[in-house]
Amino acid sequence: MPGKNPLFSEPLHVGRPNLGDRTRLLSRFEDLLDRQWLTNDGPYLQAFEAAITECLGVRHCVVVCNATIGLQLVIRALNLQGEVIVPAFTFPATVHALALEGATPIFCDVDPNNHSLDPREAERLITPQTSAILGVHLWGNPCAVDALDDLAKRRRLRLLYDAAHAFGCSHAGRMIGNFGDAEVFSFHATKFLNSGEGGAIVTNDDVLAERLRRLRSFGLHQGEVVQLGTNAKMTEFCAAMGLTSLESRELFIERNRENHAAYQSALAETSGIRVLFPEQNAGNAQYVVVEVDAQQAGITRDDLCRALHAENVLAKRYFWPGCHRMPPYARVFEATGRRLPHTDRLCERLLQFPTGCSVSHLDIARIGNFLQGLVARLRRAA
Ligand code: T4K
Repeated sequence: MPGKNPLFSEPLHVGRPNLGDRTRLLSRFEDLLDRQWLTNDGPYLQAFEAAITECLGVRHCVVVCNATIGLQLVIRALNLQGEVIVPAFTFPATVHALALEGATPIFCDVDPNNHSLDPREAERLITPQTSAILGVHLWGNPCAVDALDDLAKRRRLRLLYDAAHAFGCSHAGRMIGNFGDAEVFSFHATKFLNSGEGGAIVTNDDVLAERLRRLRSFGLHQGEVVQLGTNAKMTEFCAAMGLTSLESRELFIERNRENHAAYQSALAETSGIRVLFPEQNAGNAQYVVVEVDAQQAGITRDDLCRALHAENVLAKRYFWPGCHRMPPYARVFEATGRRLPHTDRLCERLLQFPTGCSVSHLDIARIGNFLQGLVARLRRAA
């Protein structure tokens, strides 16, 4: 709830959509309405898939209605059963997709430096029941893809990536989308690139791609049902939106990177409040991840979050709590007696700040001034 005289009269959100060229989008809507082709492998869907394939340099792109369903389709297409090693420090969709498909998530701690799956921890968790590793390129930071690739090959495991945050990011000059057996992007409204709702599975595996296409559409192949399948199709409206967003991706990246740099300088002098991942040259900078050291700052992460909300700065506690502490998984995890110290620490300390095309440098400077003043007052009072 905002206070009496908030710093911003309108709320500043984390996850305000980056919008592409509105005129082009509306003309595409007109066009698809004129042609009366609204879904089922329409021309915008095909154009969107082709553009993603080219942009990422992958062999196949199967666009779907959201990333959660995308993950489920890959898990099903690869017939993953038994145990799958996955971080608990992620959005619950990653883990739900496994559980919904009948696999058992085995929670693994993350590397505190990049917030993604720790390959050494993952190796310790492998048992004869393990079928796969599911990494998450959190905040667009690539997982330790080389180490995970080596591990998966040595132990004959499937390797998947939840790349929901990582469209447009790269590792050692290679675009995210080219690692593991398959990677899944999200095009939800809050993502770097959005189609309202949507997602894409990309893979360099021809057989897997074909299976995914059939799974996406009722198990149909040339009009005949040849396997089990669901409805995971994206509409032409969403595909037109995704295509239009894709055309503006350079602009989105530029704005995000500028905002990231602006936050770094605005918070440089604020003790205990630090912007993580300053180097965004290979990332999409869609997340401004801030770590709060309560002792240094004189305020806890949660109190800071409340103070920002009172000023209409709607910072978010992504991700809290860890999935291992959520009702569907907590009891089973507790029974193992295992702990995820890095995950727990990050869940208690991180805060996401508003960014994207609707946030200006002036907004960021005002947020920086407010936080500097707040922390200085708290330190004087201590
Ligand atoms: N894997 C990972 C690692 C993910 O982060 C996600 C999704 C997935 C998989 C699954 O992808 P999808 O199946 O969704 O394609 C949001 C999103 O709903 C979710 O897609 C996203 N991650 C997650 C990180 O964030 P909430 O519950 O925090 O969203 P919500 O509705 O509170 O929106 C956040 C803020 O964004 C709002 O305060 C206002 C702003 N907003 C939101 C929408 C929807 C807008 O300004 N306009 C909008 O249209 O989960």
